[in-house]
Amino acid sequence: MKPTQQQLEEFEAQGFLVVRGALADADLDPVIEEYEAHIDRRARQLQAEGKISELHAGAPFDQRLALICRQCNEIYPELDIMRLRGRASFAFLGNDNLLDMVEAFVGPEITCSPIQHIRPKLPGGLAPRGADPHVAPWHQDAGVTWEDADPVFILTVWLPLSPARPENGCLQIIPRTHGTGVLAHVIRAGQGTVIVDEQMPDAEPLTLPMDKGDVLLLHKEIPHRSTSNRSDTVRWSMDLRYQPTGTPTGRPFHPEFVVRSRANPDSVLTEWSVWDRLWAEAQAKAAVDKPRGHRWKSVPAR
Ligand SMILES: O=C(O)CCC(=O)C(=O)O
Ligand SMILES: [Fe+2]
Repeated sequence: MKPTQQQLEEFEAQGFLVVRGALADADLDPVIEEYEAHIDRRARQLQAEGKISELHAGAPFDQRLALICRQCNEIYPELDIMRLRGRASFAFLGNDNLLDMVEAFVGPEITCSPIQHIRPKLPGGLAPRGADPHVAPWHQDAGVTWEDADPVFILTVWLPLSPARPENGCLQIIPRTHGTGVLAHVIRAGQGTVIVDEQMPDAEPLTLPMDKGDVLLLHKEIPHRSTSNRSDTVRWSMDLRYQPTGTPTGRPFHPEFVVRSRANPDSVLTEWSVWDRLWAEAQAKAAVDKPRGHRWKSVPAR
């Protein structure tokens, strides 16, 4: 779905655009089914190993993982997109309905950034210690790249796979605050990469409840956060980033790929197995090299 001129102007002015019902079930269900199949297979293994007593096979997508994790949360760290690396998830990165929207902002030569996630945000306290609980303090996505990407237009695309609500930790943003460049952040122990207090814009946050099919397009200088999940459902979401081909992603140690090209269609990566291998190799190398993800200094918890 191509955005209208009015929607493009709204993004320019507000620094974000929510397109309601932009994607159909046919776009998203293959990803959901891929995750359901993985969770089902792993639940059966956990049951065979005596780690869970119930499969919760009839539970809806936004509840089953939480019900399983209440007994054993071993599945949880396997689920982000670069860990599970499913075929349907890869195919979705190149979804035409999504890219038609992205192209209006990024142009016809589009690279898919490796800064991408599928996040099952569990009810508070259920995620294993040390795993990402998908609770993000106030930050700009401009703050999660290396400096080389600072001049680059990188579009964040955030979309829920199940209802995202204030009580399960939907996104909050501070509209109309783009144009600042990169604000100073710190890496705060126990919290993550967060804008320093002095640079936090003094403006009212906007809470963004969203449903499956809705898509948020976000300028990389808009501060945003999400709080913990106080419900008993799982807030399933994807966040992806797209940018003009040939520009640095700010994550050189993870694999980017050309996802659409009008000038050179042969350059588009359509082979799932190549994407799968690139991630596997990058993770093996990063485990040894331990590259810095973010540029900021670490500070203690407060
Ligand atoms: O999904 C979340 O809770 C945080 C996501 C985020 O910071 C992003 O998509 O850039
Ligand atoms: Fe973010």
